[in-house]
Amino acid sequence: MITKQVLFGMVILACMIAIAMYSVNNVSYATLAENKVVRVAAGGGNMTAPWTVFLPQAVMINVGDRVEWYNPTIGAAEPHTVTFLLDNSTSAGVASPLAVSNKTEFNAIPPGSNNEPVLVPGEGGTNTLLAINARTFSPATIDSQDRVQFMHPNANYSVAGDEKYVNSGWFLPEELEKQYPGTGNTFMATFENPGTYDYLCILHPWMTGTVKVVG
Ligand SMILES: [Cu+2]
Repeated sequence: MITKQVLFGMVILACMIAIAMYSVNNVSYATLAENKVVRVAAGGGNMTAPWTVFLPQAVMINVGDRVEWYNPTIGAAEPHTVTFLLDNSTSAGVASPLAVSNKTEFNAIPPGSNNEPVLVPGEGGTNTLLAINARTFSPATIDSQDRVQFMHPNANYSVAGDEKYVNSGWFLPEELEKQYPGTGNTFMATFENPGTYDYLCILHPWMTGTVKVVG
């Protein structure tokens, strides 16, 4: 005779099998009914063979869910970004050419390191310094009114969907962010509206991914 306990156990087992089958059938979409944070690896591999892919490349979530990107590359300070170019005119370059007075002095840090700025001589008392574009290096957004806002490293941002530009900034594996002061290890985004959100890594533009938000 089947006791209530055995029957209860069988029901639980059937539920677990159903959940497992659901997971297996949905491997291309890292959606978890119970877990509202989907994690996506940006890059991977190691020093001799770093990967430049997002895994999983496509995720499907519900409105209000979050995606967290992290950088699991082993032993290599290979930075990545998660960058949504929601308006085609808001692509941003990594290099930032800046006009500076030719009297300006630049001192490498740490002193004596194998490091100096690109300084192109110009006319009329100005040189051109090639720096890194802060809007790609740091977490930054441009809203529909062209207002630029910077965020702290490891930013946690709510995507409304009407922004022109949403950028994670460079993020690296744990500890290796110290090689690029001002960078972090993760980027978290909450999606407030349904839609298909394509993104890329601004440092490796062939690295692309998609967040599909339903709800
Ligand atoms: Cu990248």
